[in-house]
Amino acid sequence: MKIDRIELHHIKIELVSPFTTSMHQLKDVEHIIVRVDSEGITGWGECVAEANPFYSYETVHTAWHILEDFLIPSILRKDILNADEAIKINKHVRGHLMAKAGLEAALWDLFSKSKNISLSKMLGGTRNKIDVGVSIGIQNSEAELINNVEGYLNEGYKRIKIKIAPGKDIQPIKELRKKFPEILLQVDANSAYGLEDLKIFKEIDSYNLLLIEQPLGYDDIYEHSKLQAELKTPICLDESIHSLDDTRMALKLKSCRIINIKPGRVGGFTESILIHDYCASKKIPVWHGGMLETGIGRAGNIALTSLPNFTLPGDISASKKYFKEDIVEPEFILNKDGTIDVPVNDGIGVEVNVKALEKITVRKKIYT
Ligand code: OSB
Ligand code: MG
Repeated sequence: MKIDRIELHHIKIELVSPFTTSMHQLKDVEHIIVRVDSEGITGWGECVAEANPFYSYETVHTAWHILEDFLIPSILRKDILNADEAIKINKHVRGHLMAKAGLEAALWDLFSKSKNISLSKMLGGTRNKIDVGVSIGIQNSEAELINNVEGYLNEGYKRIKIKIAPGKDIQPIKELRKKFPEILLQVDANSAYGLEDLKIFKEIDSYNLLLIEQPLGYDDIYEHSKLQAELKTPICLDESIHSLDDTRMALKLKSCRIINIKPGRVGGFTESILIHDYCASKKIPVWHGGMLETGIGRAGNIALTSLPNFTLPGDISASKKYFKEDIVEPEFILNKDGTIDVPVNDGIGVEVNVKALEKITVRKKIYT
């Protein structure tokens, strides 16, 4: 398909409540929405680089630069057969995986629409609904945390993940476990600890958690293997995994027993599927992480999660957990059984509300 036109939107959308982690506090989400037009069909993708370089070195501005100066020129006005080909064209661009994934997502949407099939089908999905959980930021008090968790459990969410940081770890876990002894509970440290904190993890190990996400260095694989050897709770890597090669290394070194997949972090759906398939062959469960996406990115995440080895609930919550008004129609809602339906319409399967998109756009550029 000949790529006629690409549009970038730097968006800024307010969260219904601030999201606090060991690395940042977000009051709103800044991402880039990518629109690709070809032969009368429109594809949409979301680049999840954030306003700051605290989770990843990429930011909304570095991603814009890489998209504008390198990725877009290499495919604009060219005849592209599929998303894989677009990736191959940009292989010489090192890193900048979120920028690449945003464009790749728009192309996947475009190509699945051109074939009149859903993105889920196109990616190899096998489920029509996916199990979901919530990711809860660090709260001001344990009472507030318990209150929030209770609310989400009542809505039907299947699994609770809380963010932890030094000094805000054992106590909240202990209180939650006391109040909710049976729930699926996991924690995410976002690299806030070192091997010298072994004592803390030994204690966390006694609370029957589903997993401990990214406790150590954001690019570390080796030290996680040392920590994993000391714990019965599975470690799950997020930040450290950027590719199939990283995944292989982490599993070889026994650095983790579960992998979190985020297309933005690994360069898109193509690499995500390679990681998914490799983990399946090694009997390692994967689950889908989240980057507080709007409905555009969320739709892609849901399609990817419909693949068979996504056996743990994802960080994919309903639109209203994040935003007062989402920019897709229909917005994503939680079923009573803690699932979200996988869209069946062509491509991402939801319509973009262009008016709502324009309202949150702070910078826009069209490339022809
Ligand atoms: O570590 O999983 C993370 C959000 C921004 C950056 C990093 C992370 C997160 C989340 C949000 O946990 C999960 C969601 O989208 O609900
Ligand atoms: Mg994480």
